[in-house]
Formats: sequence, C-alpha cells, structure tokens
Amino acid sequence: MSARIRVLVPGKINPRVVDRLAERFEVIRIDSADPALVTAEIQDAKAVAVSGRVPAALMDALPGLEIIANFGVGYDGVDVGHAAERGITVSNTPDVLTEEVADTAVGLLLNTLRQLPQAEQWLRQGRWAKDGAFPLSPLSLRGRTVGLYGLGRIGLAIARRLEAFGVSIAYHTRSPREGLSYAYHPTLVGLAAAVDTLVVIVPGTEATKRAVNAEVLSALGSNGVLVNVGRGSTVDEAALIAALQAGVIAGAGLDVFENEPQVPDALMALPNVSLLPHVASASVVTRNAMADLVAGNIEAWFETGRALTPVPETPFTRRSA
Ligand code: NAP
Ligand code: 8YV
Repeated sequence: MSARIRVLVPGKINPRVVDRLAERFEVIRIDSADPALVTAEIQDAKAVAVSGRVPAALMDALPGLEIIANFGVGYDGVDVGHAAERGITVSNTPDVLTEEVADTAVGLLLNTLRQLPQAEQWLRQGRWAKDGAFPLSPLSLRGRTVGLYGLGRIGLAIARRLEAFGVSIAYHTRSPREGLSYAYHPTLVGLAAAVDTLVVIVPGTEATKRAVNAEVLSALGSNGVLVNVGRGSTVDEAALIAALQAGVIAGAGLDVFENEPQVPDALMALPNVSLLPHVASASVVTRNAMADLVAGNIEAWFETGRALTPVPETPFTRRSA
C-alpha cells in the first residue's frame, strides 16, 4: 500500500480518525466540505473521511475519489446517489454504536416521562430543602404501548430493552421482520393510532422526511409521547411544537433536530420536553469504536479492495490496485 495516498478530511471529526489514518496515509484537512477549498495539491485525494456533509460538488472536485468513509451509521449527509453514479464507495459505522444508542433512547424515554433532569435541577437548586418534594410526574412508563418507527439494528436493540420494562411493543417499517412477536403496522399513522409512545429510529431519507407530521401526532393522542433518536428531518418540528403547545400530545424527548445545532426557542420553552444535543452514541468507548471503523474502512479499501461496511447503495470493489 502506498504511503502517499491522500485522504481528505473536510470539517471536524473525532481526532482518533485522523490519528489512525495518519499512520498510513497523508491526511489533508480543510475547514468544510466547500469544493472551493479543494486546491490543485489536494484534488488527487482518493479517500474522504467525514463526520457531516459530502455534497456532489465536493465529489466532483476530486476526480480520483474512490471511497467516502462516513463517521456515523446514518449517512444522510452524503449524497449517496451521486456517489453510486460516480462509482464511489460510501461506508458507514453500523453495529458498533447500536447498544449505546439504544441505551440512550431508553434513558431519554424515561427522562421525558419521569422528568428526571428537572428533578435533579430541583435538588441542585436547593428546592428540595426549601420547597419540599419534587412534584409527581404526570407521565409514567407504566401501562404504555411503545411503537417503534424503524426496527433495524438500533430499533430492535431498543425493543429488546423495552421488553424488560414490561411494556407492549409494536412497530412500523416498510417490510415486516420475520420471527418477532411485536405487532406490525403497515402505516405510520396506523402505528401512531395503536400506541401512546412513538420512538423514531429510521434513517433520514426522502421517504422519512417530515413523516411524523400533524396527522401522526394527532393519532398518537393526548397521552402520547414522541421520542426521536433517528434524524431531525423525520419530524415536522413546527407541527411538533404546535402539538406540544396545544396538548395534542403530552410530551417529547428529542436527541436530534431539523437544523442542528439550532434548537427552536419554542421547544426550549416547553416544560414537557426533554432535549439532548445529539449524544446518543457520544461515549468515549463508542466514538472510539466508530473512529476505528472509519479508519478501518479506508485501510481495508486500499489493502483488500473492499470496504468493511459499505452502504447498500454502493456495493463496489476497487478497480485498480
Ligand atoms: P438500520 O439497521 O438500517 O434500520 C433502519 C430501519 O428503518 C429498518 O427497520 C428499516 O426497515 C426502517 N426504515 C427505513 N426506511 C423506512 C421508511 N421509509 N419507512 C419505514 N421504515 C423505514 O439502521 P440503524 O443502524 O438501526 O440506524 C437507524 C438510524 O438511526 C440511522 O440511519 C441514523 O439516522 C439514526 N441514528 C441516530 C443516532 C443519534 O446519535 N441520535 C445514532 C445512530 C443512529 P425497512 O427497510 O423494512 O423499511
Ligand atoms: C453520530 C449518528 O453522532 O451514527 C449516527 O448516525 O447520528 C451519531 O452516532 C454522528 O453521526 C456523528 O456526527
């Protein structure tokens, strides 16, 4: 393997990715995915490692580009259709974050229902001693039916955890999964009508864009709770805010937002929401595993001609050695 292969890293990324890649490649960093930043010296880069966006224009500024290794299982920031057309492989980081994200999803659900962050603030602000017990939480996980919008690697890991909590579980995906006892609903609105707790864990695609809309929230109902650990693009944020303000649903727990890192003031002002800054996979151990898989994909591509975890749209092998 040539030590001179150039790997471009646009924008910020976990430092372990850069450290790992620098052992074998020439790593070049630019501030963002702006193709105007690609100078003549950089344009022979054969690989991109990214935590964020890779638009078609950046791919086209790199004529020798072979692989884009995405830091994250969700690769909605990468124009994968264009990569597939150009014969560029895209890899992601499945599996290594599944259990961490499922843990966070359950934590966020409990925080939302039982108001645990607010209860801790009550204690820290001295209000326990001054004002007495924290008010009883209006909501509880007891007796709930949880619907999973998405039952892939992470959705299933969430469902397995929820089984231990003794709640009923149902789901909506495009195709039912074999061998599971959870109730399948062929439509999202049908799932929402059948449950009182909706957990979103689908990828951010055109098909899922703003799929959780006013109709779905209305179907979820006044005892309904929405948890989103998938992508902000899947929820119509304006419709969600309106539904929370009007009591159409009872509460929401959100790790992801439409326009990150911007979170609407109207959401922040609501007492019945629990908000996290996209931290579902954000532990040192899991981010290290993701970083190793990003570097491992690029290493494997140039060593063996195959990425370790290519996305389904780009099942390519390397043409030249
Ligand atoms: P996965 O294994 O590919 O599962 C995706 C699931 O979504 C499948 O059950 C799939 O079923 C379903 N799905 C896809 N498109 C759908 C559609 N149009 N309608 C209904 N269901 C649809 O992915 P994963 O590893 O579980 O990850 C899921 C997503 O979670 C990622 O893509 C990412 O966006 C998000 N995520 C977020 C964080 C975070 O930090 N908050 C961390 C990790 C992942 P069918 O194909 O049968 O429809
Ligand atoms: C990461 C994620 O926070 O894997 C994903 O799809 O959303 C998260 O694990 C993100 O990709 C890193 O920027």
